[in-house]
Amino acid sequence: MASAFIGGMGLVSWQSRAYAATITKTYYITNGLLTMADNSSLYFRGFSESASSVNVPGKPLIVQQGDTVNISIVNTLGTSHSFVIDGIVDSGTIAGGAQKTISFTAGTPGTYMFYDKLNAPYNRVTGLHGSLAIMPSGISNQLYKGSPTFVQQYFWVFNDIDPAWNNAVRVGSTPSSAFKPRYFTVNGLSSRPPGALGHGNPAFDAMSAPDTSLVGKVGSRTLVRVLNAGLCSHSLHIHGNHMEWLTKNGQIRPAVWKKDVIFLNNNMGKLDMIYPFETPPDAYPASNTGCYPMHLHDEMSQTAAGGSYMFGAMTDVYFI
Ligand SMILES: [Cu+2]
Repeated sequence: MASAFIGGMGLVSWQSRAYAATITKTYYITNGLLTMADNSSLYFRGFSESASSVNVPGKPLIVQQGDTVNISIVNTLGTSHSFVIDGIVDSGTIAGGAQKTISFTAGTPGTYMFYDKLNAPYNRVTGLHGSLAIMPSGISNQLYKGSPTFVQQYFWVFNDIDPAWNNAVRVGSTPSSAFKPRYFTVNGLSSRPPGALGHGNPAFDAMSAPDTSLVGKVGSRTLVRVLNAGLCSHSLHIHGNHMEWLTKNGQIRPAVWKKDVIFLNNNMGKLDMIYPFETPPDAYPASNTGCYPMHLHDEMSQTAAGGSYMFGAMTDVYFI
């Protein structure tokens, strides 16, 4: 168990500022093979940290309202791609081998997906997507000014993968078969249950990945920014505590409801919610430590490769 607790250090840290800054970031559009839940290798494209890596999803970027954000996109592939944040920026077509820098001023605080909107939806679902957070100016503990507060934040980016689509994209053709997802991921990983190869390895197991599994003590109120790059709708179910449900698809909800299951739209649906890390009210015997799962209540998403149960999109919450 001890190794899992190290995970708490992997979450995205953020320090608010009293002033606007200029944020510079480079994403490299790359491709390569990634290991799936059944240990097969599958082709993906990603907005990556370097020309030699493949990151799916792209690593989260956090900025503050008012910041000038300069993002350079280096397209290392031979195919045309784009970098789009709906309502904020659209790079237009970036030809194979080309590079483009886009700039915008960070506006409305919230959670956003960046993605490639060309060849839709294929480029997005075969890996070209990632997450951006805009924090309110000068505030480090609220989603938007006046929201319930948190002390740490995570991103959960979901995707559903049909290998036939990835393999078609790999050879430059348009997938000809109906979408049939065989892998379900959160932040690019699936769960590896106890006894499975890779169980407990943060490089393979979403239940142990430091940027995915929630780690806290009682009182470690945790914002989770949820984005869905995939074509499947999901119902998130979390154990231990109910979630405080703050937004749906970018809209602030009129009241904060406490829910244990929350619906997530497909095709770039999004949610923001706070896991309050309160003493789990139903635990018996009562305890302030323990481990609770988050999984999705659509049954196929619990599986991989057409049936392997518990190798789907799930993670864990650790009360330490
Ligand atoms: Cu459940």
